[in-house]
Amino acid sequence: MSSGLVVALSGGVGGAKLALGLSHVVLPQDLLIVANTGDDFEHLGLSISPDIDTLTYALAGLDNTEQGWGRRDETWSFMDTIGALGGETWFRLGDRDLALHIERTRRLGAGETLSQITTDIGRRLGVGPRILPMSDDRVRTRVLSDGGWLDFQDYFVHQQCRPVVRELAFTGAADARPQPDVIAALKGGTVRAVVICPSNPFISIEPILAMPGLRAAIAGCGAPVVAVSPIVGGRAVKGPTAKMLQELGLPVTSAAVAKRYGDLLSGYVVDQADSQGVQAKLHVTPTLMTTLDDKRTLARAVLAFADSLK
Ligand code: FO1
Repeated sequence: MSSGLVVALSGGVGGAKLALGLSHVVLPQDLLIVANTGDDFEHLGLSISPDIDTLTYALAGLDNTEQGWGRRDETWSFMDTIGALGGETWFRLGDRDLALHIERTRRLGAGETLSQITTDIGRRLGVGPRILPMSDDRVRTRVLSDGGWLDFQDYFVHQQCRPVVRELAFTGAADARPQPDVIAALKGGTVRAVVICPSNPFISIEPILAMPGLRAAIAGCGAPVVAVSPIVGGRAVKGPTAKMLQELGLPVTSAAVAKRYGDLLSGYVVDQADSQGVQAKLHVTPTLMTTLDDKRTLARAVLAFADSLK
């Protein structure tokens, strides 16, 4: 069993699944999960961090596994009442989930950093591994469609990914300071592997890599960087990955995703050998994660593959 720190980059539902799997195969102190914050936005006066919350709920065992986001055991009185009062209901906030957004908003207003809040909430909900935002500075993913630039959640939820994606922008990424503990961990010389989870490369992973210091720290951490393809047999497991690839003029293949990560990758984990032309070393294994056992099995396979690349 190799020791050392596993650093996982995650966004969205697919990322949280593998992050959960990893949390079952390495000790909590040996797993650091870097959450995308490009999806964050202000809504109903609240600061909302969907990818942080999806990870927190998944690792706390509080997630709504069918939906992929939000909490299980949820009630919807707040949403029902906001609707009755003529408020916005397109972004659904359950009553228990709402408490997290209200408390995070209060603490941000009191001057705490997103990292401090995320760490404390994770501890209170019993999450073992560290979940940290990619930055405490503001980075926002925006989508250029035929009607102009859209904020991410407007594209993703309000308009249900219908607009055609012509271009993506990660506003603030060039100036945002990568989360300092993440940089310190990557430079600490104790990294076993960097795992790029099977998230949407464009909206979940590239915002993280768009911060110059962070991409360089990953490339220079001295450990294998292994990505898991979010494409299985020419289809995305969930969400708009395949649609975005097509709209951006790219083939809907694992190889197209690997090419987005370029020379950062030491290895690439794919479900089927549909990745001709990928520079990184390939590892073919089932990547669909339905059960907790699937998540654990894939996590073990990814780490064993990374260890073999040392
Ligand atoms: N996704 C939806 O498709 N519809 C929603 O109403 C919705 C609400 C929501 C509330 C809190 C939260 O943390 C996530 C939520 N999501 C919703 C998912 C979210 O838009 C996506 O998970 C990410 O932004 C994409 O990775």
